[in-house]
Amino acid sequence: MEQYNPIKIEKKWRKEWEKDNNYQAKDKSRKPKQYILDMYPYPSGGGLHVGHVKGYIATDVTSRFNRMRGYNVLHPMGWDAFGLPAENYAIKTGIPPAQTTEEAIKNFKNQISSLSLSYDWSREIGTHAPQYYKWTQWFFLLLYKNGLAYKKKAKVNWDPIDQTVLANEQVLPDGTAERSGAKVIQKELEQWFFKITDFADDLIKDLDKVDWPAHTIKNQRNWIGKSIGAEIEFPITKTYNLKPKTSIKVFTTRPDTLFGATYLVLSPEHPLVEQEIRNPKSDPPAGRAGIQNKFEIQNYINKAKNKTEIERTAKDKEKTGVQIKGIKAINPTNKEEIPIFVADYVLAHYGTGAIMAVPAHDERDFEFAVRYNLPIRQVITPRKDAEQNADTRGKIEGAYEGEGIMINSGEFNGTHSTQARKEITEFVDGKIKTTYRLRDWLISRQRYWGAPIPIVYDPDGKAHPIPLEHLPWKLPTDVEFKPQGYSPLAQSQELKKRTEKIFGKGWTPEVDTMDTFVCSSWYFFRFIDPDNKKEFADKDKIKHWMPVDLYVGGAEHTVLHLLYARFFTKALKKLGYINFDEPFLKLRHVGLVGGADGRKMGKRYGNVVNPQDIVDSFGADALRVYEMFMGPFDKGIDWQMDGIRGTNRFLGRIWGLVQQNEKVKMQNAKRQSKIKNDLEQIKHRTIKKVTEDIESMNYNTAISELMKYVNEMYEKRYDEQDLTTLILLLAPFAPHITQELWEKLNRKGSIHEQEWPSYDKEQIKDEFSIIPVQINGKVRSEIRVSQNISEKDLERIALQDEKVQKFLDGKELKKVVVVKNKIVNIII
Ligand code: ANZ
Repeated sequence: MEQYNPIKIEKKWRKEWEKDNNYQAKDKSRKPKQYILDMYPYPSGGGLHVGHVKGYIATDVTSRFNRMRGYNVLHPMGWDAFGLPAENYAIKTGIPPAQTTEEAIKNFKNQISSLSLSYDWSREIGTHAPQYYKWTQWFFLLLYKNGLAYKKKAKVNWDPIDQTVLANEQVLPDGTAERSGAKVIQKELEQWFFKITDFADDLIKDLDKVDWPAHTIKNQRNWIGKSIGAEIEFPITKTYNLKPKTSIKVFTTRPDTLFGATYLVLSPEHPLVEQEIRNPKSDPPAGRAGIQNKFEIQNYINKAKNKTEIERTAKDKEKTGVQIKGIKAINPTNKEEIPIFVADYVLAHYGTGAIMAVPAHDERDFEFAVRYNLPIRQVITPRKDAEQNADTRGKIEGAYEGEGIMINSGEFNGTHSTQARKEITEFVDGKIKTTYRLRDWLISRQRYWGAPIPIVYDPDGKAHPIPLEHLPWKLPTDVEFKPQGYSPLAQSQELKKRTEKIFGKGWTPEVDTMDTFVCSSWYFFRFIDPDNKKEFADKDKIKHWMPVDLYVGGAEHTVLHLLYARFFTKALKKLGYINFDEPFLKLRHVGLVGGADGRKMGKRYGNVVNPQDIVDSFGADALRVYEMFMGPFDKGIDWQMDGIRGTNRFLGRIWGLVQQNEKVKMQNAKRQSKIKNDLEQIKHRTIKKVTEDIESMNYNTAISELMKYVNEMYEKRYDEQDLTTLILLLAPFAPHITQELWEKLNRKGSIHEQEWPSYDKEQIKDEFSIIPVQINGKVRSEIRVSQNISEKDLERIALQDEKVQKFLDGKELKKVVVVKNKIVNIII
């Protein structure tokens, strides 16, 4: 008998399949479409490990399954090729990122190919290729021309040792640089932004239209952070240097607590602080009211400027601030004069950059008030028997942030806080206001390995878009990778000359590149029409393929990618390019594969398993089946070598079934119908279960079902039909062995182009029923019994039931009434 030799057969079929691109998606087809997409990878130098490919295997199974079920499937793969790691490597070694990226892509592609993932490779894209980033630049210009891209000054994390800008992820929580260890400072630079905030509301609303995991939807919501509150004005007491009627506008989500506002806080960047306090002309002459401690305030602001936002708002950090001495604000409810502080726990770019502080009902304000010995006045009580509390400074231990009954709030006492919210806002002429945490998307990177921003500056420094005919605006190659304190592109003589040649003397290029998230915000459109030279993708083709039907990738680091891709889609819709709202209808996350030692799989733990090694010793089919069988697709699970051995044995058993087939055929003639019937029913059940499980991405239970079926086949007699059904059902998971066996069974063509087996509903009627058991008229249990069981048996089983036994314990059994197939009634 011929042994199962996966290495040999897989090599043979891979070679065969490379010849013809079987998995090419047809742009014109009468079949219904399915666009099945993996989050394309960053081609890192380290290559892929078995955890990375789990998602790819899953989408491959679903793609193959859907092709067999008559769908025209688009299943592409490409490379998110720009990015920091290649550039950092270049800084270390001097090897240009273009070179290392090409090598990494080759390696990734080899690894992926050995798994026979059914990608349509004719659509492969790399975001670093000029023919791709030409369109990334086109998108920039589209947004620019429609007022959705603009330039303004913004802070960046600056590493004074490495002389470079750092991404937030490169700054450690203690404010030092991950690489150099330098204390990171904040530096202001002119930068480009995309106006994602224009779409904030739709980005929240349209989440109702997608089928995504609940926590992913929640993350989107939280990031956008919609808050409904009020803007309320606090007049300032008359001073020398502030114009009369100056007031401070605050944003609050809790206007109901206004009576408890015992001080105001301005962010260090607040315009009032900037304009008035830093203006030397506004110093009050001796004896006049005005700000008295400018020097102290200035000092505080300087310190705050160098803190990152994370440091400023960290929960465990002590809140600091400084009072603006000489002026006060007036609480509009009770006309009380309250002090004004500058403190960095208030952020410049949220709400109005100023708050009313209510220490009794806000934890941050509470902490601050305790530190600076400020009054804490409770205005809401959770108790129903609301009693009037006086000033409660020192009596409460923390802020009460919940709802309740108003106290210490004049005519509003006794009202519920949710009601008082509206009434107090009206009482002080406040405005209802919706605020979002979401900020505009800063896309400038002072980096080399990215798509150049297609902007040039005239001799006066005014920005001009580069005309489309000059796209792609190529990334120059004559640069040093070592950071020099400015963007690497600034060194390029070629870029400088190119700009002057096209635009004139004194014109200069933009030297920043785009955040790589820009490249990945539209790549799913390019797969639809990767070679189009006139448009990012043809309108009709977009109509045919979009939206993506199934999108699969890890749950980590996807909040921003998903948000940005959704923003691009909404911008395209607004500008009339497409007619749908959401790019990804259904999204699922793949669970992480941990190392065999229970730790995260990674180089630093030395527990990485390279898929190539598994393929070389057990074959791709065993790896594929194992990764789908190891546990629920979206749950994390540790790698186990024994698992691979197990799936290898399972495939060997299937191989054995076909080998025995010759014998079986002879027995078949004599076979008795009863035995055949037995397997027949199981076969139909198996088809149903496997079909439904793949549909719902419960790949692991689909495989265990197939295992059960194989066991049955070993015990019962089977014919060729049973065998072909088995290998058809297995084909999406194990493409090589099933193709080989297909051939062995003398079937023609590719198994992967066959129709998916269907089942006969008549064959799988449930032969069990659930019968309720009542005790003295109340349902106390349910029993599962085969249909048409005798009344006597039904009574016996009901009385033996564990739950029923509990009720019977020590009681006298009076009577048992059994209604066949319906109910058992026990009287005690
Ligand atoms: C008074 C108050 C009383 C507040 C109370 C809360 C509880 P969300 O829900 O996240 O939108 N706030 C407003 N602008 C701020 C800024 N620029 N920096 C820091 N904090 C700011 O939070 C809104 C609340 O955060 C606002 O409501 C304000 O504090 C604070 F019992 O106003 B609240």
